[in-house]
Amino acid sequence: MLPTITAFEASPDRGRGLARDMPVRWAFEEVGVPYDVRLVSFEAMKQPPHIALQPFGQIPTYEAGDLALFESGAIVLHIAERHPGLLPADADARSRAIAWMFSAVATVEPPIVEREQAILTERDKPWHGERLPMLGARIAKRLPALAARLGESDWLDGDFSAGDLMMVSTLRRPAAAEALNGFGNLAAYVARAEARPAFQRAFAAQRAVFEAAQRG
Ligand code: GTB
Repeated sequence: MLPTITAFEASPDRGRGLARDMPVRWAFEEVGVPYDVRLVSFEAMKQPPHIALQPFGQIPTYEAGDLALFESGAIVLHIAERHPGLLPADADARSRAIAWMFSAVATVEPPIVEREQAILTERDKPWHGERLPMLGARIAKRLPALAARLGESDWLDGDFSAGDLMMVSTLRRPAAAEALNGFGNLAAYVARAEARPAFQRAFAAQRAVFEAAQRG
């Protein structure tokens, strides 16, 4: 039995590879492990069988044998720990790559997601006009530091790792992508990652779900 992940049956991103099954698909492709995908509707995601896998009723989930996991970062880490290709062999370098994974989701991503949520759900609030620039400033605060650390390197710490996979997944989010304009090396970093064959295969796989739905 192949490991099985869940993804949106009808992703609101319309095949742009922005939902969080994308980093998991990408991780599988980087390590060369085949996987199955179970597509779930919004309704099914809120039902007990899915909640048993993902307490918050979200995608993605991961099932393999007796193990069920949720949280895309935890799933990527699990894949990276069990298959060569996404974490360095040296223990200290491995820890640093994992630190970048945490940095992506805990330090760089929060204001990005917050800004996207604000645009989607808070447009009608009287304070919306004031809050949006504040969130933009919080995103802008992180990017120069990240750009300075990356410098002219291809990847954040040596070879491409799960840390880069998670960081690029964060930087691909629309609110971050807008802010990348002023940071040529970060834009090139994202483009370099997106050019990887494993990314391309993962992107095509999620895109195929959207295209199949369009065909009906
Ligand atoms: N921290 C969790 C993880 O990383 O796994 C977050 C999971 C999550 O946010 N899942 C979203 C979800 O299931 C899909 S990816 N949402 C449904 C719900 O909460 O009811 C987030 C997402 C959704 C849509 C777009 N988009 O349209 O561009 C992009 C990203």
